[in-house]
Amino acid sequence: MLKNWNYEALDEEKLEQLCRRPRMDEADITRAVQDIIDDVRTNGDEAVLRLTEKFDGVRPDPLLRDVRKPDDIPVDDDVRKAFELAWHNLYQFHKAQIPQSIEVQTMPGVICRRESRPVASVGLYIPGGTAPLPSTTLMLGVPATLAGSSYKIIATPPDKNGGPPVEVELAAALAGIPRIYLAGGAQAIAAMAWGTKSIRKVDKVFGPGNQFVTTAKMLLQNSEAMVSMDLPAGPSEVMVVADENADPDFIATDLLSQAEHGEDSQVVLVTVGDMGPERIREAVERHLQQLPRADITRKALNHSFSVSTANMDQALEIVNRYAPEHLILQVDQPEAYTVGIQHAGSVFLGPWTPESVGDYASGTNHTLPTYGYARMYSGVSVDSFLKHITFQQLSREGLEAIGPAVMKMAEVEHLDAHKNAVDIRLKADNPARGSY
Ligand code: HSO
Ligand code: ZN
Repeated sequence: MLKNWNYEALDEEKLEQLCRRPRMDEADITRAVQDIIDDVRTNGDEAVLRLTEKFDGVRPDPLLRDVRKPDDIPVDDDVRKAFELAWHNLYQFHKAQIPQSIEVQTMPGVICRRESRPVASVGLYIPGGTAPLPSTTLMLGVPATLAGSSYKIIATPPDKNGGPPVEVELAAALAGIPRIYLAGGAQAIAAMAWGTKSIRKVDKVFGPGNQFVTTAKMLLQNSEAMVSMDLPAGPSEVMVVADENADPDFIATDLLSQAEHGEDSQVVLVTVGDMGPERIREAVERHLQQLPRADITRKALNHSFSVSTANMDQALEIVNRYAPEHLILQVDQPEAYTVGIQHAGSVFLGPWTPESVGDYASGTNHTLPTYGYARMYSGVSVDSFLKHITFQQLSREGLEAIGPAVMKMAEVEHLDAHKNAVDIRLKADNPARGSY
């Protein structure tokens, strides 16, 4: 469990290999998922019902449910209060992300502007299975509503009674999502991307899921379905950087909280200075035994690892090479190192900031880039539900100033019509033209 490496003993090749994630085998899955997509495209709701019966063992009737008002959804009061608190914090942090439009006069008489508009229709996938994640409903629903997407639908597998899990419904109600489509897996993604009799086709699909869900998103994005997706998602990860003053129990519980997500999750411990990994390994073993999901968790730990480093420079080198989805800095003065973090999804600073707070309620989003994609992707935010339109307007003086350069460039590209569109205006002597 948690095989340890010493930074000083790692050569370039070994470092690269450690920071690379295990390869996922996709060929078989791709074929199976394409069949499901074709089936749903041709047979719509009927295919979804048939596949739901096959994979989830229930036949939800109707497939599409209206979300009740929060107060009408039967959950314990403390559950309601917890979700309300999470909603409140997520709302505040995401509201602050709504961008201002920008306007710049690039030269006299030439004005450029950028304004954002929502992606009009969005499909939010909420995984079910062994561990349904109603919290993800808030993570996707809150920014969708704040961005102003007008058609929002959730897809989630039905529970054993054929209805939506009540906590998912509660989170949907708080986030302002009016309807839930009771389907999971690739069939749910295909239904949202192509549309069926009961749901409209969406422009963009969001949300985590297993390999079937991710493959469906990728295939559909590259098909004529005209749909885009949020992030390529792989198994979840955390990297904990801990110095000698960190509490081994804090570190162990952080590592375990991520490892319990699934057997393919990966957790990485980076120790700094005198904090040897043995103390933490002992704490991990002790806490692991108490966990109901110990089996899954142990499997995840078996393909996880630790690295001992001499100082924070070495630790940050590992961080940036690995590009973790979640990064926890349990070191003295963590703020001093944030400038050195180049690649990470979401960062948790200091001893009082377990990853769990970001997973549920601090206000940051938990839909984050995994698998090293933090090098080039950001987590979900209000921006994921927006696109930007640029505008420009020139006065006659502006066109006179810019025109010669535009005409010269059109000449270079041998595009005479482009040149003419400027030239004809500059030669126009009718002041009434173009003066409206
Ligand atoms: N750590 C997960 C999110 C989550 N945790 C949901 C608990 N519920 C992936 O970022
Ligand atoms: Zn989690």
